[in-house]
Amino acid sequence: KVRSMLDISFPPKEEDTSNGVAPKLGVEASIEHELKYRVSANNTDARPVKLYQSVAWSVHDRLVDAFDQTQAYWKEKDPKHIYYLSAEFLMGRTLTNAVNNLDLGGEYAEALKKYGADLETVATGELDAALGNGGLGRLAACFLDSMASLDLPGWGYGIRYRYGMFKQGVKDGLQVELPDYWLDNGNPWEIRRPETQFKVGFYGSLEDGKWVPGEEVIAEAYDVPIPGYKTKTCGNLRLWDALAPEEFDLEAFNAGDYSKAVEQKRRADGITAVLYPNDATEEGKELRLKQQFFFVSASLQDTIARYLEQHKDLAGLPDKACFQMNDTHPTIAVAELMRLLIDEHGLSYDDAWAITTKCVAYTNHTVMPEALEKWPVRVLAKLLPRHMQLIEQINSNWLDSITGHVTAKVEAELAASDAEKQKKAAAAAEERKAALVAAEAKGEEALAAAKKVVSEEEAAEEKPADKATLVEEKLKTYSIIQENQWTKGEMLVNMAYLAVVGSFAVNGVAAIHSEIIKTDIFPHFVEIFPERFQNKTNGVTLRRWLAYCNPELSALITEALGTDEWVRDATLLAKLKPFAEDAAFRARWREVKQQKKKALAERIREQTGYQVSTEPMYDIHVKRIHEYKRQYMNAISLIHRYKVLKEMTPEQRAKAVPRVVVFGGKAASAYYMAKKIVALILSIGETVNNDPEIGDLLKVVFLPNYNVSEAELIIPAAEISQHISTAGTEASGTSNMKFALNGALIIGTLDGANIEIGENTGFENLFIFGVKADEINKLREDRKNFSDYDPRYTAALQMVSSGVFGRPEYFEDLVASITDMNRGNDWFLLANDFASYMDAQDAIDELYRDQEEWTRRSIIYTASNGFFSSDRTIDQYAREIWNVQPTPQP
Ligand code: 4GP
Repeated sequence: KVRSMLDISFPPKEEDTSNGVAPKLGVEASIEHELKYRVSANNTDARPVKLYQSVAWSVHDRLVDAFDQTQAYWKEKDPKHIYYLSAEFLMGRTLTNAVNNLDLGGEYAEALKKYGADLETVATGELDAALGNGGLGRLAACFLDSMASLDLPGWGYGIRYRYGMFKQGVKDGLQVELPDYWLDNGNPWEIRRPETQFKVGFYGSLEDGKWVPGEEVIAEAYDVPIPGYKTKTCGNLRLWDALAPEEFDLEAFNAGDYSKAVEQKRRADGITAVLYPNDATEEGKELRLKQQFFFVSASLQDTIARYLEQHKDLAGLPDKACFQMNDTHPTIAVAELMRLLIDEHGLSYDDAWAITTKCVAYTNHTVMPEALEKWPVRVLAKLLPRHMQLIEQINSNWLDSITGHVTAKVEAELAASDAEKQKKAAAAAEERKAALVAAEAKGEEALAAAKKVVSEEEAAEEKPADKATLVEEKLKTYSIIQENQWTKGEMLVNMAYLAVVGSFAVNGVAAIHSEIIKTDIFPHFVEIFPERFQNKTNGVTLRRWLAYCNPELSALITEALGTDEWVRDATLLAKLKPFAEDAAFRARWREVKQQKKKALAERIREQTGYQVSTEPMYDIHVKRIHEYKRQYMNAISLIHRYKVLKEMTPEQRAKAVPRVVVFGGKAASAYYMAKKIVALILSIGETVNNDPEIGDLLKVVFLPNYNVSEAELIIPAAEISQHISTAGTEASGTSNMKFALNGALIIGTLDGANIEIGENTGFENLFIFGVKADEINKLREDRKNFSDYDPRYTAALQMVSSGVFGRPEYFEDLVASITDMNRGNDWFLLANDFASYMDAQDAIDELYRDQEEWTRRSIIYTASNGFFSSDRTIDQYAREIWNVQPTPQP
């Protein structure tokens, strides 16, 4: 008998003596083992990276134990799960976070002594996992950490991009984009699952109502364990890779057609090759829709398959699964879940709809119209014909269901205007009658002329509006399928509308934002289901964003509070408040800040060559580069600052408050103006930083390739941080929370989460300026006749145009975008806010002279903002939307 693989007994008969989080080999021995056998570091001189790899693999093994036990436990208990569907997860590095969440920091530190290394240094061997653009992707990563830390049964689902967010370089004063080879050194944090594969179809046609895809790819799972903080729970991020069903066409190869032989593979590779580098800018490419459908379909198939392992009736799915759609990117889930239930599992349309609308919820992350996805019907119908058919049916049912409501609304409007109209009509009829009587008296001819006039007037008189037409017009505003307002005749699927109709809950990400989506984006949907709309103010994980990125400050906080419980229960930070009044404590607080500034200064030297002192105020502006975020306004203010410093006498300069201003952020590769803003900042830096008259009084630094790891270094060093978007444009912001928790003061507008930070910290402790969100529309309207330019603003722009910073022609349209009525006309209202921005800047300088008061406020910030822990946010989602219960292992 030939023995087969099946004869091998599995799992091994031998008792497993490990207790889960401590495999048989101790930490030190396991690092040694990995070094020798897994990464084979014996005969190479690339030791540092290899040391990182072996440490990572050693942690990996411990994670796998925690992971297996958690997943087995959840399978046994069968609680409801949350599935967080997101096209982006901006994870950053994993090592430090995993070691500390597993509570193994001490053991690893000890084991590494043997190599003369510490965990912090070894961790820098890891490349960032940058599978996200900015706020939305980083929020998803924080949420995973909180879900696991709160023992909530939850998985993330996304795409395993082979190239994440591009690496940003600087060449000749401009941003350049380089590929992000993040998987180059292997990835110890993922587990490939060749046994978990699903087919995903595209194109093709409908035959007898059934979809026959024209192309198929295989989605293969990779699991990324997500350890909770000091709990046995280890969640999962399942990322999908695309494979060709037949990697290699031997027939074509034999016939000499090599490129055809690998054609399928090439096409599949394309789907998961690269993350689209857009953040709130338009990206309507078919490949992007393919990516979205690919990961959504695989995730839904996977969930249903697991559900059916333990349950028979899909009607119970809403009791076991909730799908949270992170922005509109995964919205095709509404149609795909319907298709799977109807076509693959034989449910009726109505039953499928009842299940879908109990399983799906939607979070909106932006009000930028260009980021609210709309797919041409033409593109959808070609790529996903069955889904387009379902969307049409969903839309027609939806419109039918609200026709009564809309008709009543139209009738009410008509009734209101009718009374008015009848009065007018009666008066007009009286006048005409009088005119005819008068004309008759004048004879035949006059009467004939008057009759003509009267009949013309009668014809021109406003006819009562046709109700049916009005109802039809109004219904269009509710329709998921709409005509493109720019390209007549082109029909679009409004994915946000599909998301609202298909979801049982819709939420914004900060209080003001959740109001704006109700009043400006979905007002007509609010009429129909007001209870569907909620707010869930964003949060950040205090593990990564305070405890681990700022161990020095954390140690001080722990010492003051006498416990490190605040890492789990952020409300405890409030107990720091009295320490703000303690001068000795303040001195120590300042010492920590000084240390972090030193580390940042070192990084700046490494990355840019600029030597910056650690004495000046560290003023930080880091986030994606976008016109609405107004890095440009900051740049203009710095030109003014430079000008003022130049004009000062030496005595005046001696009294000036010196600053190091650090910018960081990527401009989407196709975002023309954003790239010019980067160039302008670089040019200002070039001039100012090399001006011997200025010295340490002002440095303007653009730190390239801002990413999660850079943020972990930058944020703890900040003294003031800028969040200065035009009011009403930034949905929430999350870096504002990270800065506040690390004791940086905030200069900002009344926008996004700045408002709630102000409420928690006390507005008197922030530097708030600028117009309010409800003034924006009128101010934009008024810009047609705007002339009220601040002379400082005009002079600064004049310096750009006259070439003080080089390349005046290159910056010409950047200047025009905020000065020329026909070329942008300052849509984000820099000119309106500039004067109050400068006042706030002056107040900052003034306060910085008083270091005791400054430090006092810094402590107040940390003490006041525990509310912004993502644990609080996730707890709210779990209770108020998901209905998912903590399920910790005993
Ligand atoms: C971002 C928003 O711009 C930001 O205000 C918010 O804090 C973040 O989502 C998380 O909710 N949006 C994006 C995006 O990153 O791609 O639209």
